[in-house]
Amino acid sequence: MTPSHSEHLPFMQDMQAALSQTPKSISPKYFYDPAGSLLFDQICELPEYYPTRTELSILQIHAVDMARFMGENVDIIEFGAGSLQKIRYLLKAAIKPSRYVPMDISGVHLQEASIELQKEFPTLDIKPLVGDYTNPWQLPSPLVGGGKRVAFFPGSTLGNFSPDQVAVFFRNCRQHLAGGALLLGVDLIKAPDILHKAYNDAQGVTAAFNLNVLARANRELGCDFDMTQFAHSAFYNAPLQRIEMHLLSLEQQVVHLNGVAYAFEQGETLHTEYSHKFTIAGLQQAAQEAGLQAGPVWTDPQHYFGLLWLNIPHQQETTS
Ligand code: AVI
Repeated sequence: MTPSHSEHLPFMQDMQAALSQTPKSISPKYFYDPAGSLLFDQICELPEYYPTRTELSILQIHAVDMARFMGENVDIIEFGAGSLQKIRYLLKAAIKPSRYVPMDISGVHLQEASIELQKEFPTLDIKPLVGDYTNPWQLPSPLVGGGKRVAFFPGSTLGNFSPDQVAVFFRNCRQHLAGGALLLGVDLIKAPDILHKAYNDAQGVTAAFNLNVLARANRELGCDFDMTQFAHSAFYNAPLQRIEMHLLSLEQQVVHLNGVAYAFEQGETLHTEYSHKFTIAGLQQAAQEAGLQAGPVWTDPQHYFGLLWLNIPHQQETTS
């Protein structure tokens, strides 16, 4: 691919901006090309990465209860749907679900996963949507005579948002899902060593996932990142309640993008991701500030992960 290839223009522009600023920082959405999506699926299977299996166990135990809150003919929208593993629990428990709209940034992955899901749920109306839900939303119109519109946002992807982006996300829910609900899966605050291990796995899969951003820039943008001279760095920032992931420059070096040279000092980093950890009360408070109403919460015995039900009032309803 040539650097001018229009398909890669947003990545090109964002990488130019990322390398020009101090400190250098790029959106985590660029992790998820086909190679990165496969690496993320591997992360979800790692012994150290507890969020996926913990959330799955909560869904397995409580899906019937969650389905009760969804009601009949539910119209489910899933953000960051990925491999469509978690939704299976809800779809099996749901009472005559009317439609399922999985939304993800990685198109190829989403199409393949949707075809597989359709085989399991042949009568369900599945409408995959390739899109970036961190930008203004474009959702399909509500179904005429359909049931409640429920957005499912699992995996603690909300944790990858900045607090401002979280507020915008809740406001978008308020605007686009009025009268419906949000079922939100989030990683909860816990002992720092457990968090640290989850992002520094022994097999180095998370390191490969992080470094894939540079490999992707080399592939798609014609950059010349020397993959041997950057290292994965992930640590828990306790005061800010977040894991920070960076790519650490091991030496003073210069990288080129589109004919422009960008310098890295030894020890300088390209920040790639925040993964915020939450308290249930803190998150409910943030949701309430955007006009959502706290409902039931399902969690695991260790309180590692939480699934929060948030009601979204009709536009005319006032909330306290
Ligand atoms: C997708 N997201 C919620 C993951 C997380 O834990 O923040 C991405 C990830 N980054 C490193 N490991 C997994």
